[in-house]
Amino acid sequence: MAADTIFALATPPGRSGVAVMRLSGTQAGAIVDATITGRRPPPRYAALRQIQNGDGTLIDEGLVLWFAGPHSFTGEDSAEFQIHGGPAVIEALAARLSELGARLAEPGEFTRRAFEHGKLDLTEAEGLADLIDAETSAQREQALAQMSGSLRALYEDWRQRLIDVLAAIEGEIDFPDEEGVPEQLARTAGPILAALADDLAGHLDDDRRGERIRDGFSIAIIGPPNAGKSSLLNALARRDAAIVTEIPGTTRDIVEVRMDLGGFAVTLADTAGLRETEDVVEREGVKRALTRADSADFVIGLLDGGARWNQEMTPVLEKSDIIVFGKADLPAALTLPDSRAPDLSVSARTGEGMGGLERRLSAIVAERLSKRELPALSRIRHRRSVEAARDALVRAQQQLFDPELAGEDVRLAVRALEQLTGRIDVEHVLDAIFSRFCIGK
Ligand SMILES: Nc1nc2c(ncn2[C@@H]2O[C@H](COP(=O)(O)OP(=O)(O)O)[C@@H](O)[C@H]2O)c(=O)[nH]1
Ligand SMILES: [Mg+2]
Repeated sequence: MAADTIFALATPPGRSGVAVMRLSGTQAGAIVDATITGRRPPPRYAALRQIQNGDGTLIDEGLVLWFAGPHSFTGEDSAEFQIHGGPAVIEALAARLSELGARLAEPGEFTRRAFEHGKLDLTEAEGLADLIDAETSAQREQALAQMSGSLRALYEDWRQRLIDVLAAIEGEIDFPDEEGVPEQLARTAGPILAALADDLAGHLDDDRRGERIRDGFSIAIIGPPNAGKSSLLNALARRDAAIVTEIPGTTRDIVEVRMDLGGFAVTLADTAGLRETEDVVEREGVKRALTRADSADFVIGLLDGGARWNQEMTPVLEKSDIIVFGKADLPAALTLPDSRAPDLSVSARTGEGMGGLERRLSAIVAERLSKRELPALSRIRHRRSVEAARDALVRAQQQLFDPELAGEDVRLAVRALEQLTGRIDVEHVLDAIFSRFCIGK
């Protein structure tokens, strides 16, 4: 357990009205006492104090909060200084804290200490990181639920049920000469394992909803060159993210913008126009466009409503979830084979139909991402562990004739869940998770 005392600015660096400096560790109390005039405030009460140097000169005046461990975020003795947010003030307090023996915290070190003191498990720590990164209301809600223990409760419940069934299986290993052991195990442990395997499978089978909320739902715009794809992306994003020209083949790489659609994070991708071409760069762009269309959660096929039908438009019809006719401000000329009608017509130039397209996209994203109740798996790391646990459970069910083998698989399932919540030490996972935090959290 870390014994040294750490400090860091919890607010962003630069100028601000107020800056918050955090301090945590065994020496926190002594350091606070040496830094302020007057008594240390009672735990969890803010008190105005003068903050001073060793020679008694003033650094600043501000609110000081004291948290006696274990009743603190980290579980250790901790303090917060709310000082004026000027670089010189921050620098002076940092220098004073270093002088008194504290050291600057690593990114995520406060949260890591909280984890090490059992204040939160790994899924809750990840929820906290996600909350700090949340840009949309759906991301915020999911992160908040996870930070408050929604996944922890779920995984701990599974773990407990697994441990109970493991005890039953191990009981059979310990008393092997009783008769009818396999039949009996199949009767008792079998249904429990089956129910658990079902629960895990149900959690996994969520259309990657949680990951999509966290990482963004991906929408791709595809279409022939000059259909107005880049213009459409710019209109949806309300900024000039992609270059628009009348020259076909302008967009070659994928241009992505992040946007908020009805509270959900969306990554919108503009792609190279689909056509046969001799240009190697453009051909690579077309390849990427097709790959993106395959991997995207939703594909908008854009066709120039003022153009005539040609065969090169066929892949757009095949690969798109909706067909949109663009340039609705121009005289209509396009008819699709088999008298297929477009889903929508829009003009990026005049804005005609754009509101309808946005509403349509918002509804699709909301429908796909808010189907079920929380909690949802939010990271690939969780998915891998839950998959490993489910696979082990499926094997265990098939091996109930041999309690030793079945027990081993149930133990593997328990281990997978314990890695997920951080119950067993997986140093590289911890490093990867906490190093992505900001300093001061
Ligand atoms: N009249 C009209 N022209 C448009 C519209 N959208 C794009 N354009 C024009 O069509 C040409 C191609 O646009 P661009 O967005 O670069 O198409 P992309 O090749 O599909 O990305 C440009 O000259 C645009 O100004 C529209 O809604 N109406
Ligand atoms: Mg373009």
